[in-house]
Amino acid sequence: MTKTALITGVTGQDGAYLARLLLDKGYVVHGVKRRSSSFNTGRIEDIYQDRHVENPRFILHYGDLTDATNLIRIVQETQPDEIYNLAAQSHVQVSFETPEYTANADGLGTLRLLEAIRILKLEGRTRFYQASTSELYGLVREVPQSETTPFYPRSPYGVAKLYAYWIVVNYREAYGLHGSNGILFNHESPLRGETFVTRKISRAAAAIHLGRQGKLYLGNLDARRDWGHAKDYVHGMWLMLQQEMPDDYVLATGVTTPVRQFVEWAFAEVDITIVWEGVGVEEKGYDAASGRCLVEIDPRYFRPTEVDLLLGDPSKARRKLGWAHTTTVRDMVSEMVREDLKVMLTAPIMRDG
Ligand code: NDP
Ligand code: GDR
Repeated sequence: MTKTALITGVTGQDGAYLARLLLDKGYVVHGVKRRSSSFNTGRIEDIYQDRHVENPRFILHYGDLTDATNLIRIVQETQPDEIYNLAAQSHVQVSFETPEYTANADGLGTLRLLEAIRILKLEGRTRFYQASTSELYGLVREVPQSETTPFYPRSPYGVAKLYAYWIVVNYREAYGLHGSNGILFNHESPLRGETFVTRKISRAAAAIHLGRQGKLYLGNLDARRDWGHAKDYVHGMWLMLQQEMPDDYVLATGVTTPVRQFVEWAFAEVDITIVWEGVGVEEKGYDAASGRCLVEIDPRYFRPTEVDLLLGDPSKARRKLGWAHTTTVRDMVSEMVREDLKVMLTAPIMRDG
Protein backbone atom coordinates (compact mmCIF):
# COMPACT_ATOMS: atom_id res chain seq x y z
CA MET A 1 0.00 0.00 0.00
CA THR A 2 1.23 3.46 -0.86
CA LYS A 3 2.26 5.41 2.21
CA THR A 4 1.61 9.10 2.67
CA ALA A 5 4.03 11.43 4.42
CA LEU A 6 3.69 15.04 5.50
CA ILE A 7 6.91 17.05 5.84
CA THR A 8 6.97 20.43 7.53
CA GLY A 9 10.04 22.47 6.58
CA VAL A 10 10.11 20.80 3.16
CA THR A 11 11.85 23.81 1.61
CA GLY A 12 14.80 23.52 4.01
CA GLN A 13 17.98 21.45 3.69
CA ASP A 14 16.65 18.29 5.38
CA GLY A 15 13.17 18.64 3.90
CA ALA A 16 14.61 18.60 0.40
CA TYR A 17 16.70 15.46 1.03
CA LEU A 18 13.90 13.68 2.88
CA ALA A 19 11.29 14.44 0.22
CA ARG A 20 13.59 12.89 -2.41
CA LEU A 21 14.20 9.84 -0.25
CA LEU A 22 10.48 9.25 0.37
CA LEU A 23 9.54 9.78 -3.27
CA ASP A 24 12.19 7.22 -4.22
CA LYS A 25 10.56 4.81 -1.78
CA GLY A 26 7.19 5.26 -3.49
CA TYR A 27 5.52 7.55 -0.92
CA VAL A 28 3.03 10.26 -1.71
CA VAL A 29 4.73 13.29 -0.13
CA HIS A 30 2.93 16.38 1.10
CA GLY A 31 5.08 19.34 2.09
CA VAL A 32 4.28 22.47 4.07
CA LYS A 33 5.84 25.62 2.69
CA ARG A 34 5.57 29.18 3.94
CA ARG A 35 4.31 32.00 1.87
CA SER A 36 7.24 34.29 1.04
CA SER A 37 7.62 37.35 -1.16
CA SER A 38 10.15 35.58 -3.35
CA PHE A 39 10.57 31.92 -4.34
CA ASN A 40 11.66 29.71 -1.45
CA THR A 41 11.45 26.39 -3.29
CA GLY A 42 14.92 26.42 -4.85
CA ARG A 43 16.00 23.24 -3.04
CA ILE A 44 13.03 21.21 -4.29
CA GLU A 45 12.79 22.55 -7.81
CA ASP A 46 13.83 19.28 -9.43
CA ILE A 47 11.12 17.26 -7.67
CA TYR A 48 8.39 19.89 -7.96
CA GLN A 49 5.27 18.61 -9.70
CA ASP A 50 2.71 20.81 -11.32
CA ARG A 51 -0.66 20.60 -9.55
CA HIS A 52 -2.27 19.85 -12.91
CA VAL A 53 -0.50 16.54 -13.50
CA GLU A 54 -2.62 13.48 -12.89
CA ASN A 55 -2.06 11.81 -9.48
CA PRO A 56 0.82 14.01 -8.33
CA ARG A 57 3.06 12.35 -5.74
CA PHE A 58 4.62 15.54 -4.43
CA ILE A 59 2.14 18.16 -3.24
CA LEU A 60 2.87 21.46 -1.52
CA HIS A 61 0.56 23.25 0.91
CA TYR A 62 0.89 26.75 2.30
CA GLY A 63 1.23 26.65 6.03
CA ASP A 64 3.01 27.85 9.13
CA LEU A 65 3.82 26.25 12.46
CA THR A 66 2.44 29.30 14.22
CA ASP A 67 -1.04 28.74 12.72
CA ALA A 68 -2.91 25.92 14.47
CA THR A 69 -6.06 25.88 12.36
CA ASN A 70 -4.01 25.70 9.21
CA LEU A 71 -2.06 22.73 10.55
CA ILE A 72 -5.24 20.91 11.57
CA ARG A 73 -6.67 21.42 8.10
CA ILE A 74 -3.53 20.17 6.35
CA VAL A 75 -3.32 17.07 8.55
CA GLN A 76 -7.01 16.41 8.00
CA GLU A 77 -6.73 16.77 4.23
CA THR A 78 -3.60 14.68 3.89
CA GLN A 79 -4.29 11.93 6.51
CA PRO A 80 -0.58 11.11 6.70
CA ASP A 81 0.88 7.80 7.83
CA GLU A 82 4.03 9.67 8.84
CA ILE A 83 4.65 13.29 9.82
CA TYR A 84 8.20 14.62 9.81
CA ASN A 85 8.30 17.89 11.76
CA LEU A 86 11.38 19.56 10.32
CA ALA A 87 10.11 23.16 10.24
CA ALA A 88 11.85 25.52 12.61
CA GLN A 89 13.59 28.83 13.02
CA SER A 90 16.77 26.80 13.00
CA HIS A 91 19.52 29.40 13.38
CA VAL A 92 20.96 29.41 16.90
CA GLN A 93 22.40 32.93 16.75
CA VAL A 94 19.20 34.36 15.23
CA SER A 95 17.25 32.82 18.13
CA PHE A 96 18.93 35.29 20.48
CA GLU A 97 17.44 38.10 18.37
CA THR A 98 14.01 36.49 17.91
CA PRO A 99 13.52 34.41 21.07
CA GLU A 100 9.75 34.71 21.26
CA TYR A 101 9.17 33.80 17.62
CA THR A 102 11.63 30.91 17.96
CA ALA A 103 9.75 29.58 21.01
CA ASN A 104 6.47 29.91 19.14
CA ALA A 105 7.54 28.16 15.95
CA ASP A 106 9.98 25.58 17.35
CA GLY A 107 8.36 24.83 20.70
CA LEU A 108 4.64 25.54 20.41
CA GLY A 109 4.65 24.66 16.72
CA THR A 110 5.45 21.08 17.68
CA LEU A 111 2.62 21.07 20.21
CA ARG A 112 0.21 22.37 17.56
CA LEU A 113 1.03 19.49 15.23
CA LEU A 114 0.67 16.93 18.02
CA GLU A 115 -2.67 18.44 18.96
CA ALA A 116 -3.77 18.27 15.33
CA ILE A 117 -3.10 14.51 15.42
CA ARG A 118 -5.03 14.19 18.67
CA ILE A 119 -7.98 16.35 17.64
CA LEU A 120 -8.31 14.35 14.43
CA LYS A 121 -8.00 11.08 16.38
CA LEU A 122 -5.05 9.95 14.31
CA GLU A 123 -2.84 8.77 17.22
CA GLY A 124 -3.37 5.17 16.17
CA ARG A 125 -2.40 5.81 12.57
CA THR A 126 0.02 8.69 12.21
CA ARG A 127 3.66 8.29 13.24
CA PHE A 128 5.54 11.43 14.21
CA TYR A 129 9.21 12.38 13.82
CA GLN A 130 10.50 15.39 15.75
CA ALA A 131 13.66 17.18 14.60
CA SER A 132 15.41 17.34 17.95
CA THR A 133 18.97 18.50 18.19
CA SER A 134 22.36 18.16 19.84
CA GLU A 135 21.84 21.80 20.92
CA LEU A 136 19.79 20.26 23.75
CA TYR A 137 23.10 19.19 25.36
CA GLY A 138 24.48 22.74 25.30
CA LEU A 139 26.86 23.15 28.19
CA VAL A 140 29.33 20.30 28.10
CA ARG A 141 28.54 17.83 30.88
CA GLU A 142 29.48 14.53 29.32
CA VAL A 143 31.46 13.51 26.23
CA PRO A 144 30.49 11.81 23.99
CA GLN A 145 26.84 12.77 24.24
CA SER A 146 24.23 10.02 24.06
CA GLU A 147 20.50 9.56 24.66
CA THR A 148 21.16 9.45 28.41
CA THR A 149 23.29 12.62 28.66
CA PRO A 150 21.47 15.35 30.61
CA PHE A 151 20.26 18.38 28.67
CA TYR A 152 21.43 21.96 29.37
CA PRO A 153 20.48 24.14 26.37
CA ARG A 154 22.40 27.36 25.83
CA SER A 155 20.17 29.39 23.49
CA PRO A 156 16.53 30.32 23.01
CA TYR A 157 16.61 27.86 20.11
CA GLY A 158 17.88 25.07 22.35
CA VAL A 159 15.31 25.86 25.02
CA ALA A 160 12.44 25.90 22.49
CA LYS A 161 13.64 22.55 21.14
CA LEU A 162 13.79 21.21 24.70
CA TYR A 163 10.06 21.88 25.05
CA ALA A 164 9.43 20.18 21.72
CA TYR A 165 11.49 17.14 22.76
CA TRP A 166 9.59 16.64 26.00
CA ILE A 167 6.14 17.29 24.59
CA VAL A 168 6.75 14.49 22.08
CA VAL A 169 7.82 12.18 24.93
CA ASN A 170 4.73 13.23 26.87
CA TYR A 171 2.30 12.57 23.99
CA ARG A 172 3.94 9.20 23.49
CA GLU A 173 3.43 8.27 27.14
CA ALA A 174 0.04 9.96 27.62
CA TYR A 175 -1.73 9.07 24.39
CA GLY A 176 0.24 6.17 22.95
CA LEU A 177 1.42 8.27 20.00
CA HIS A 178 4.16 6.72 17.84
CA GLY A 179 6.37 9.79 18.30
CA SER A 180 10.17 9.67 18.08
CA ASN A 181 12.86 12.27 18.65
CA GLY A 182 15.91 12.22 16.42
CA ILE A 183 18.63 13.97 18.41
CA LEU A 184 20.64 14.95 15.39
CA PHE A 185 24.10 16.41 15.53
CA ASN A 186 25.07 19.02 12.93
CA HIS A 187 24.60 17.83 9.39
CA GLU A 188 25.51 19.77 6.32
CA SER A 189 25.50 19.52 2.54
CA PRO A 190 25.66 21.67 -0.56
CA LEU A 191 22.02 22.56 0.27
CA ARG A 192 22.92 23.91 3.73
CA GLY A 193 21.57 27.40 4.53
CA GLU A 194 24.14 30.04 3.56
CA THR A 195 24.50 31.57 7.04
CA PHE A 196 25.47 28.38 8.90
CA VAL A 197 29.20 28.31 9.42
CA THR A 198 30.05 25.40 7.10
CA ARG A 199 28.27 26.80 4.07
CA LYS A 200 29.48 30.31 4.84
CA ILE A 201 33.02 28.92 4.73
CA SER A 202 32.56 26.77 1.61
CA ARG A 203 30.99 29.70 -0.23
CA ALA A 204 33.78 32.01 0.88
CA ALA A 205 36.45 29.56 -0.29
CA ALA A 206 34.79 29.35 -3.70
CA ALA A 207 34.14 33.09 -3.98
CA ILE A 208 37.63 34.14 -2.86
CA HIS A 209 39.16 31.65 -5.29
CA LEU A 210 37.06 33.16 -8.10
CA GLY A 211 38.03 36.71 -7.06
CA ARG A 212 34.46 37.57 -6.04
CA GLN A 213 35.01 38.06 -2.32
CA GLY A 214 37.89 39.78 -0.55
CA LYS A 215 37.65 38.64 3.03
CA LEU A 216 36.08 36.15 5.37
CA TYR A 217 34.92 37.22 8.83
CA LEU A 218 34.05 34.56 11.37
CA GLY A 219 33.22 34.31 15.09
CA ASN A 220 34.30 31.54 17.46
CA LEU A 221 36.87 29.39 15.67
CA ASP A 222 37.43 27.05 18.60
CA ALA A 223 33.91 25.64 18.77
CA ARG A 224 33.89 21.94 17.87
CA ARG A 225 31.08 20.21 16.04
CA ASP A 226 30.27 16.63 15.08
CA TRP A 227 29.52 17.24 11.39
CA GLY A 228 27.80 14.66 9.19
CA HIS A 229 26.06 14.71 5.82
CA ALA A 230 22.32 15.53 5.63
CA LYS A 231 21.72 12.72 3.14
CA ASP A 232 22.76 10.12 5.74
CA TYR A 233 20.71 11.76 8.47
CA VAL A 234 17.37 11.87 6.64
CA HIS A 235 17.72 8.13 6.10
CA GLY A 236 18.01 7.79 9.89
CA MET A 237 14.80 9.83 10.34
CA TRP A 238 12.94 7.43 8.09
CA LEU A 239 14.34 4.38 9.89
CA MET A 240 13.05 5.73 13.22
CA LEU A 241 9.48 5.78 11.93
CA GLN A 242 9.74 2.22 10.55
CA GLN A 243 10.37 0.75 14.02
CA GLU A 244 7.54 -1.06 15.77
CA MET A 245 8.05 1.05 18.90
CA PRO A 246 8.76 4.79 19.03
CA ASP A 247 11.97 5.89 20.73
CA ASP A 248 14.63 8.61 20.81
CA TYR A 249 17.93 8.25 18.96
CA VAL A 250 21.18 10.16 18.55
CA LEU A 251 22.47 10.44 14.99
CA ALA A 252 26.11 11.55 14.82
CA THR A 253 29.43 10.55 13.30
CA GLY A 254 31.42 10.20 16.53
CA VAL A 255 34.08 12.61 15.21
CA THR A 256 34.41 16.23 16.30
CA THR A 257 36.19 18.98 14.38
CA PRO A 258 36.99 22.60 15.30
CA VAL A 259 35.60 25.36 13.07
CA ARG A 260 39.23 26.41 12.46
CA GLN A 261 40.03 23.01 10.90
CA PHE A 262 36.94 23.16 8.69
CA VAL A 263 38.19 26.51 7.33
CA GLU A 264 41.66 25.14 6.57
CA TRP A 265 40.24 22.10 4.76
CA ALA A 266 37.80 24.18 2.71
CA PHE A 267 40.45 26.63 1.53
CA ALA A 268 42.91 23.82 0.82
CA GLU A 269 40.36 22.65 -1.79
CA VAL A 270 41.14 25.81 -3.78
CA ASP A 271 44.88 25.82 -2.91
CA ILE A 272 44.63 28.74 -0.49
CA THR A 273 46.57 28.72 2.79
CA ILE A 274 44.81 30.31 5.74
CA VAL A 275 46.52 32.85 7.96
CA TRP A 276 44.74 33.57 11.23
CA GLU A 277 44.19 37.08 12.54
CA GLY A 278 46.62 38.07 15.26
CA VAL A 279 49.71 36.34 13.89
CA GLY A 280 51.22 39.65 12.70
CA VAL A 281 51.03 39.14 8.95
CA GLU A 282 50.68 42.02 6.54
CA GLU A 283 48.08 40.54 4.21
CA LYS A 284 44.54 41.81 4.27
CA GLY A 285 42.11 39.22 2.98
CA TYR A 286 43.40 37.20 0.05
CA ASP A 287 46.84 37.74 -1.40
CA ALA A 288 47.01 35.97 -4.77
CA ALA A 289 50.81 36.28 -4.98
CA SER A 290 51.43 34.27 -1.82
CA GLY A 291 48.23 32.16 -2.07
CA ARG A 292 47.45 33.16 1.50
CA CYS A 293 44.19 34.43 2.94
CA LEU A 294 43.79 36.19 6.27
CA VAL A 295 40.61 35.22 8.12
CA GLU A 296 39.42 37.92 10.49
CA ILE A 297 37.38 37.63 13.66
CA ASP A 298 34.19 39.67 13.92
CA PRO A 299 32.81 39.64 17.49
CA ARG A 300 29.35 40.18 15.96
CA TYR A 301 29.34 36.44 15.35
CA PHE A 302 30.04 35.53 18.98
CA ARG A 303 27.01 34.19 20.83
CA PRO A 304 25.95 35.36 24.30
CA THR A 305 26.23 31.73 25.42
CA GLU A 306 28.09 29.22 23.27
CA VAL A 307 28.06 25.46 22.87
CA ASP A 308 31.77 24.64 22.91
CA LEU A 309 31.93 20.96 22.12
CA LEU A 310 29.58 18.50 20.47
CA LEU A 311 30.57 14.89 19.96
CA GLY A 312 27.82 12.31 19.57
CA ASP A 313 27.65 8.64 20.41
CA PRO A 314 25.43 7.03 17.76
CA SER A 315 25.77 3.47 19.06
CA LYS A 316 22.07 3.08 19.91
CA ALA A 317 21.08 4.05 16.35
CA ARG A 318 23.71 1.66 14.99
CA ARG A 319 22.48 -1.17 17.20
CA LYS A 320 18.72 -0.72 16.88
CA LEU A 321 18.27 0.94 13.49
CA GLY A 322 21.30 -0.40 11.69
CA TRP A 323 22.15 3.22 10.90
CA ALA A 324 25.65 4.53 10.26
CA HIS A 325 27.00 7.62 8.53
CA THR A 326 28.63 7.07 5.13
CA THR A 327 30.28 10.43 4.45
CA THR A 328 33.25 11.75 6.43
CA VAL A 329 33.51 15.42 7.32
CA ARG A 330 36.61 15.74 5.12
CA ASP A 331 34.78 14.38 2.05
CA MET A 332 31.82 16.61 2.79
CA VAL A 333 34.02 19.71 2.86
CA SER A 334 35.33 18.82 -0.61
CA GLU A 335 31.82 18.26 -1.92
CA MET A 336 30.54 21.55 -0.50
CA VAL A 337 33.36 23.65 -1.95
CA ARG A 338 33.13 21.88 -5.31
CA GLU A 339 29.38 22.47 -5.50
CA ASP A 340 29.72 26.12 -4.46
CA LEU A 341 32.26 26.68 -7.21
CA LYS A 342 29.73 25.26 -9.67
CA VAL A 343 26.85 27.34 -8.28
CA MET A 344 28.88 30.54 -8.33
CA LEU A 345 29.87 30.11 -11.92
CA THR A 346 26.19 29.97 -12.85
CA ALA A 347 24.54 32.28 -10.25
CA PRO A 348 26.89 34.97 -8.97
CA ILE A 349 24.88 36.26 -6.00
CA MET A 350 26.73 37.18 -2.79
CA ARG A 351 25.35 37.96 0.63
CA ASP A 352 27.00 38.52 3.97
CA GLY A 353 26.42 35.53 6.34
P1 NDP B 1 16.52 24.79 7.54
O1 NDP B 1 16.68 26.07 8.27
O2 NDP B 1 17.29 24.55 6.30
O3 NDP B 1 14.97 24.58 7.18
C1 NDP B 1 13.97 24.96 8.07
C2 NDP B 1 12.64 24.80 7.37
O4 NDP B 1 11.60 25.24 8.25
C3 NDP B 1 12.48 25.66 6.11
O5 NDP B 1 11.71 24.94 5.18
C4 NDP B 1 11.71 26.86 6.60
O6 NDP B 1 10.97 27.53 5.61
C5 NDP B 1 10.77 26.18 7.57
N1 NDP B 1 10.17 27.07 8.57
C6 NDP B 1 10.78 27.96 9.38
N2 NDP B 1 9.89 28.56 10.19
C7 NDP B 1 8.68 28.04 9.88
C8 NDP B 1 7.36 28.26 10.34
N3 NDP B 1 7.10 29.15 11.30
N4 NDP B 1 6.36 27.55 9.79
C9 NDP B 1 6.60 26.66 8.80
N5 NDP B 1 7.83 26.42 8.30
C10 NDP B 1 8.85 27.10 8.83
O7 NDP B 1 16.81 23.64 8.61
P2 NDP B 1 17.42 22.17 8.38
O8 NDP B 1 16.79 21.57 7.18
O9 NDP B 1 18.88 22.24 8.50
O10 NDP B 1 16.92 21.43 9.70
C11 NDP B 1 15.66 20.77 9.74
C12 NDP B 1 15.20 20.65 11.17
O11 NDP B 1 16.15 19.90 11.91
C13 NDP B 1 15.04 21.97 11.91
O12 NDP B 1 13.96 21.81 12.81
C14 NDP B 1 16.33 22.11 12.69
O13 NDP B 1 16.12 22.89 13.84
C15 NDP B 1 16.61 20.65 13.04
N6 NDP B 1 18.00 20.28 13.18
C16 NDP B 1 18.91 20.57 12.20
C17 NDP B 1 20.20 20.14 12.29
C18 NDP B 1 21.22 20.45 11.25
O14 NDP B 1 22.42 20.33 11.54
N7 NDP B 1 20.82 20.79 10.04
C19 NDP B 1 20.65 19.36 13.48
C20 NDP B 1 19.60 19.07 14.42
C21 NDP B 1 18.33 19.52 14.27
P3 NDP B 1 11.66 28.64 4.64
O15 NDP B 1 12.38 27.84 3.59
O16 NDP B 1 10.50 29.39 4.15
O17 NDP B 1 12.59 29.43 5.50
P1 GDR C 1 24.98 25.53 15.14
O1 GDR C 1 25.49 25.84 13.66
O2 GDR C 1 24.87 26.73 15.97
O3 GDR C 1 25.85 24.41 15.65
O4 GDR C 1 23.51 25.00 14.88
P2 GDR C 1 26.31 27.06 13.04
O5 GDR C 1 26.86 26.55 11.78
O6 GDR C 1 25.50 28.30 13.01
O7 GDR C 1 27.49 27.28 14.13
C1 GDR C 1 28.45 26.29 14.41
C2 GDR C 1 29.56 26.88 15.24
O8 GDR C 1 30.33 27.78 14.44
C3 GDR C 1 30.59 28.97 15.19
N1 GDR C 1 30.83 30.09 14.27
C4 GDR C 1 29.95 30.64 13.42
N2 GDR C 1 28.66 30.32 13.17
C5 GDR C 1 28.02 31.04 12.19
N3 GDR C 1 26.76 30.71 11.87
N4 GDR C 1 28.63 32.10 11.53
C6 GDR C 1 29.92 32.45 11.80
O9 GDR C 1 30.44 33.38 11.21
C7 GDR C 1 30.62 31.69 12.78
N5 GDR C 1 31.89 31.73 13.26
C8 GDR C 1 32.01 30.76 14.16
C9 GDR C 1 29.34 29.13 16.04
O10 GDR C 1 29.59 30.01 17.13
C10 GDR C 1 29.08 27.68 16.46
O11 GDR C 1 29.85 27.35 17.55
C11 GDR C 1 23.21 24.09 13.81
C12 GDR C 1 21.78 24.39 13.33
O12 GDR C 1 21.55 23.64 12.16
C13 GDR C 1 20.76 24.01 14.39
O13 GDR C 1 19.46 24.12 13.82
C14 GDR C 1 21.01 22.55 14.80
O14 GDR C 1 20.09 22.19 15.80
C15 GDR C 1 22.43 22.39 15.30
O15 GDR C 1 23.32 22.76 14.25
C16 GDR C 1 22.74 20.96 15.69
